[in-house]
Amino acid sequence: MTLLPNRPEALPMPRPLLGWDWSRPLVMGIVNVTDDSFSGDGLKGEAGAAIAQARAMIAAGADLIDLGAESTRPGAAPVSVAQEIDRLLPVVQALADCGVPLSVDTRHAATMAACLAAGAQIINDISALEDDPAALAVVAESQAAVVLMHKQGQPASMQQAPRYDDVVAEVLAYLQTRAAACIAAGIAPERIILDPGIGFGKTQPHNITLMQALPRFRADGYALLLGVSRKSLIGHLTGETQPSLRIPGSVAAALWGAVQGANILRVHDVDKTVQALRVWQGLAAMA
Ligand code: 7PJ
Repeated sequence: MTLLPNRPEALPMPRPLLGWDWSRPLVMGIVNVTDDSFSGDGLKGEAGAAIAQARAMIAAGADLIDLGAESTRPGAAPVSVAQEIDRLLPVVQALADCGVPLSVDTRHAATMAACLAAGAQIINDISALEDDPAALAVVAESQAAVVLMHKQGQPASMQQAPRYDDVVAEVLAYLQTRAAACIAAGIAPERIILDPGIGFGKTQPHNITLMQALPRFRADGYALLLGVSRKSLIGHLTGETQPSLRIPGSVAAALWGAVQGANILRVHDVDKTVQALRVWQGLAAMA
């Protein structure tokens, strides 16, 4: 029988981090910084669009902004580290004083170092600081928070044959091992955020099982991040094949995540998610 607390406040509060308020779920807006090669000065074109999108998300209630320049979708064009830095750095610099912490979604130590120096406060690494051997030291030498995400295999092939004996136990053990590696490298436990990596080397039954076991990822006192926005999890449950039309389902999944104890919800549709969360929080406060 799965634990369904319906009261995430019954879970142990995560350790204090960057003055954040863990008494409610935080909303992390996803900003994809795409190719800027036609703009010239780095602040018009795609970088300008990314900056405007981030500001609109903050106005809509985003607590954090996650900036990424490398697509991990199978078949996506590879991005060099230099290109990744070229795309991200002007955006991080322009948003450094935007009022909310900036997260950078990258697997590359050089990108991490450049963006942290420019004011980013969170490193979000889908490889849990494993893909680049220098990443652990870069994060350890900073004061940044780090999101450790689980994936099985590498993005290009990970959906071909995902396999687990016990998906929850294996994902949790992996994240605990990576957290221990971070702590051994000098990263304080309060800076570590765990993420089961929905859709990353997981079948639909694996994803559902993880979504039903979210409270277990809170047991060690780490904060929990959940990314389900527009993913195939929603497509499988609804039949909706177009990611851009999966917004209502994404909001429902985010709300489920919040009720199951996720501390940070990584979403594309900040305004809709914030509205749904405010209704839930208002009703919970009245109960
Ligand atoms: C995730 C991510 C996620 C974290 C992506 C997408 C694919 N980082 N980056 N967790 N997903 N921490 O957004 O559909 O679930 S890229």
